[in-house]
Amino acid sequence: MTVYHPLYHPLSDGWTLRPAVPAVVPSAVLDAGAVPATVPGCVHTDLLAAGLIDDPYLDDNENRLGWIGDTAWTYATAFTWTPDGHERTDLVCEGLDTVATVTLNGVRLGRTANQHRSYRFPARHLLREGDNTLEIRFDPAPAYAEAWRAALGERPGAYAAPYPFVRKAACNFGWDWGPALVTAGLWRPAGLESWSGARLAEVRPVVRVEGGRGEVEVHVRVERTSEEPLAVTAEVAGASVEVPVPAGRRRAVARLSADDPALWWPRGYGAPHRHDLTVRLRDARGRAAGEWRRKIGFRTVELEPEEFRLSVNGVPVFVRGVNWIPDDCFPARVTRDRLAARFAQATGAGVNLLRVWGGGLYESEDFYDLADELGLMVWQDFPFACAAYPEEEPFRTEVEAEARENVTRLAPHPSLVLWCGNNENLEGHADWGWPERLEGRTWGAGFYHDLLPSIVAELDPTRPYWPGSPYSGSPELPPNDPASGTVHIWDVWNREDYTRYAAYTPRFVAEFGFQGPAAYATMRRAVSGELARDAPLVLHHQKADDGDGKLLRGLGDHLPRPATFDDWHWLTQLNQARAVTYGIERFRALAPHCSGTILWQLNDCWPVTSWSAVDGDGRRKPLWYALRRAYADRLLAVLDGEVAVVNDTDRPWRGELLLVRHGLGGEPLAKEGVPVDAPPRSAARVPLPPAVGAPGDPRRELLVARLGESRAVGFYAEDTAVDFPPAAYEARAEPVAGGYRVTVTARTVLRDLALFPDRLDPAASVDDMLVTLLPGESATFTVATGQELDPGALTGHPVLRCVNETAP
Ligand code: BMA
Repeated sequence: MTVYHPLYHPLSDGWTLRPAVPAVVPSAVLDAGAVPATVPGCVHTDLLAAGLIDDPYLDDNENRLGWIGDTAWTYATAFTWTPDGHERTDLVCEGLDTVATVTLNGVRLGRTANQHRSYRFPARHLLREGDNTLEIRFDPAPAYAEAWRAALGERPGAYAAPYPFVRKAACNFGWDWGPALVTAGLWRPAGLESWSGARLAEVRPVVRVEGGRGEVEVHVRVERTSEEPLAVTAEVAGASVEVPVPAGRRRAVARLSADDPALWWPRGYGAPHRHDLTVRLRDARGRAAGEWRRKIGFRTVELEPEEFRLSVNGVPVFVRGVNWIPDDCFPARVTRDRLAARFAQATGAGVNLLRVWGGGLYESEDFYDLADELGLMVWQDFPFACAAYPEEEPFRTEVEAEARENVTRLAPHPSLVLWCGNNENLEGHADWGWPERLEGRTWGAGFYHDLLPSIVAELDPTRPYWPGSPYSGSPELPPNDPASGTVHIWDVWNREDYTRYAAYTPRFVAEFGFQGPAAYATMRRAVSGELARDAPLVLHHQKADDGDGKLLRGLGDHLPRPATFDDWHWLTQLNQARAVTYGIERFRALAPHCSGTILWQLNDCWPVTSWSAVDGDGRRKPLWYALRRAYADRLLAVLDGEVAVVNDTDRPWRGELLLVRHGLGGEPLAKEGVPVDAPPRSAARVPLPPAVGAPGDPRRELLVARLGESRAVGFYAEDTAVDFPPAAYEARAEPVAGGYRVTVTARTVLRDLALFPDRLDPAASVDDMLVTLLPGESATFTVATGQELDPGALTGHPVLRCVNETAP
């Protein structure tokens, strides 16, 4: 027997796309014939590249593109193949979205219906020397799902689309922040892999740390065409081992034990050390038949269920998280560079955990690899969200297969700290009246309470599993009870003023958030014509139920009513930042009773008004800058009648907390000093001494708190009740390398000073915003831009803003 290294021939070239059934297709697309196609990619991006559709993200173009999802599409390529001496050649499709029929040289290889799986089809018998054709036909996912809905019976959910009846990212059917752009295509690479004798089919390391030793069990599965004896070798951190795979066997376990390996720590707790794990398959003569390499990490992770407290390497971690949605409706566009930029935005804001939300995907290798490298923890939902799901066939088999594949694929990543069964389906069943509508039909309970936890226990036994979020730890408890497990707080935003966050003493807030519009430059790119709050095209980029109304009502008595678009844009963005800050400051102050907060949401998939901190064009909203303050390692915050001193570092935070009550003119009215000693990883709450806690006149005073480098400002009344003087300041913009330095010197109090240079240059950005100055104080902002900007414009309305500014 001869065993060779497998050979891989990518099938990324020469693809075309055409409608398979012309029924609803516009004539321009029909006349175009075969359209050049990109693999990996999808129908929408191919049609866009060919100039056959308008950009689905602009204006209300989405409304005119529904036919794409209702059309069957055929992707085809022709390639030359030369027999390479191998026994086997497999067609490997890493991702097919979703209802696909794969045909090679006119012979059907298989049918698939799960975006979340990869597929391997033995193809050697069909390949011809010379010209070959491969066709993959994608049938419309909505029709497929509707047919299963009709067969299995309606399931209740938050949306009308039939997404529970097809294994495809739910949000591709539209969400309360996302357009309905049901796409299809080869969303991950495809290629031909040749091999002989045997190949490494699966490698699944189970990593433990015990008594200072790093223990790795490497579970290997081989596929083989001969029964000759094989061997698996594995190496990590100076340890190595070889185990036989005797004739007739397909599986082996190699056990490695590394002496005192450097551990993987999450951000803020230590360095995220990783170690190369190399696994090789060898034939009887010692020749390599396959190799698998990954960087793994040694760390333990535990979850205390009632507290919902995660501990890594035995150290309890306060989660400063953000929810992650697919970064694009067309995920093949989400490159490693784009992920790296988004992750840098997350870590730049002090984030230590990403929750991959269940309405999206199991993300790419790059996603988890970057998270590993950065020490960013990942919580992975299984892809189920906001609906009852059928457990009948074919779904049970599909769910089991996708879960086995993805648990195996992601198990090597130290960043992954939690598997979670679903998003909001347990709550939906308990609180949203599903049981009556289900009339006894399955809804997914068997997945979340039985199938998925048993797969995790079998394949990934060191990692915690949680049946869903929100969930309180037992099927008898109300899932969204703040007193145990995770809670999603959505009365704020939907119905209540954000000050209601103060009424919660949650254990762990896995979702909470408040909307704000995208950056000006993003809205300007996405919408043509007039930008007005209620312009139809602007409202097209607002998908939430009564979103526009909630944004306005959410201003409450916090901020003035906006009269113009510019004021609406500024004040609703600011209110979003304020609302989230208000919640995080209070939740962090509750540590260790509260052990984490996960903002809804970090990112967007297109230009839209949403709960995100970073908009669909990747621009940071004011919320991002507020998040960076609220998620700082050391947080000083003025709450109601007290100051929170939150020390999320390993060093004590000691010093004199200086508290000064000022008149709005800056004059000090009362001063107090309070010694503070916040031990490592603690939150202290210091009651305000009466001299600074009670104002003489709440409309004309403010409080400044200082501790070391940290400073926090609080007012005694809402901004609409404060007797602000009209803002007066001097502002100077000087050119510096890479942009401008803008210095603002306050002549009056300036409340929440901000700069929006993207209004002058869409590529420009600023390093800070939402700074409150007292008279005489200055702030310096650095504006990054490649353009020459008008210094007057850079320091004037509507680029420079503050709450108490004078109308232009
Ligand atoms: C929760 C999330 C998402 C949604 C968000 C905002 O329900 O899980 O489904 O986008 O709230 O409404």
